[in-house]
Amino acid sequence: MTEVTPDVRAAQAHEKHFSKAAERIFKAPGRVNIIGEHTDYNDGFVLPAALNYFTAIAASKREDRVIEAIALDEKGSRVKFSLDEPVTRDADASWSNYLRGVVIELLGAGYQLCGANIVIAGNVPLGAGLSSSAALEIVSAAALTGLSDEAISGVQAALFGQAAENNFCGCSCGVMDQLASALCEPQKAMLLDCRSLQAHMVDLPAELSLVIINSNVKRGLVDSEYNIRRQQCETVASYFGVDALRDLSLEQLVANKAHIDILPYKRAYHVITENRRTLDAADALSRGDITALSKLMVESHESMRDDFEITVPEIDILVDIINQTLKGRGAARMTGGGFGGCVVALVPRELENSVIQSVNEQYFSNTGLQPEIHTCQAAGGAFASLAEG
Ligand code: GAF
Repeated sequence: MTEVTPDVRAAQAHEKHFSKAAERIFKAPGRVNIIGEHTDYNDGFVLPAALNYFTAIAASKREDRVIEAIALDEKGSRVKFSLDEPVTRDADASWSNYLRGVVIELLGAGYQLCGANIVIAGNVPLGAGLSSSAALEIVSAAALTGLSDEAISGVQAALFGQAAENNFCGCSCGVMDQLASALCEPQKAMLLDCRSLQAHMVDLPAELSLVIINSNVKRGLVDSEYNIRRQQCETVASYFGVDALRDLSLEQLVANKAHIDILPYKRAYHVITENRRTLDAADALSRGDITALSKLMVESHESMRDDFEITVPEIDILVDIINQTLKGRGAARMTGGGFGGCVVALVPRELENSVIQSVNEQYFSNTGLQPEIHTCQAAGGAFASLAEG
């Protein structure tokens, strides 16, 4: 049986719950980061791709100034709030805080929003580090402005999504996930300079398959550990009197090791070396040099494990299983914020089955957890070719 896609599910539910057809459908994808982890909020470089998993909104205008929204994948949870009253956090329907946060940012920036009936559905795995929340923020920004005939660019939508997350949802995230969800292009990775927000698309070689494996480790304390990492990075930047770790060389850092606490030192070491690896990886990808790319991905994982300390034993096991199977002809590393979630692997198509077999044979027996394997395509962002409606 073919899966009913989220946009179709959302449109059908809109008709059912609001007794009229949706006027517009909007979509925004999740993302996977190929390399460049925890570099975005240090003004550095990242290399994500958007996924062929997305969140959809089916929407229609209302006569009043109310937003009424239903989340099909949250057991049909329904919220209603006015655009003319202060928008407050909802502890019971916490999914709606991403929508509410975006509403606050748009109103604060002077966008004239109309009331809307909204149905949300998606197939981005939730809580797996594949940016289901960024997808919701971006599709919300697209839907709220689109329905109100207000113009917005992908970069603006991404900045509003990030601001919603920072100011309203309590995570001091960078801008990678939102920009990836907004701007990525099909079959490409996006080398993003998180300071200038300049994006450069890099072709993903056709002979490599993009495989994502969910470790199914429950992610705990993610936001608090994330915010601590960010503070540690900022401590080192301010010790050197620079705006961000982007401005610091490895030589400067190493020369001052004796004066910096060990944890902030290790965090900065990861960020500075990861920026270099990300630029080198984009270069290797564009030259089709899979050996060089694989080495960089392996080093990136080791750096996250040993210096940034955001991996967990199950994820390390998963990465080892894949890298031992690939033997440098492709590679895997943890992707996203850390403390569980997913591993991304770039795998030559002829080795795809061997990788899947190794993971199925060895991951459960070593960890007691069932892996979830997704063979993905790099898709277009909400403001690239994916947008419709
Ligand atoms: C999370 C954040 F939301 C991103 O901004 C980024 O920092 C990432 O973790 C780590 O690279 O996805």
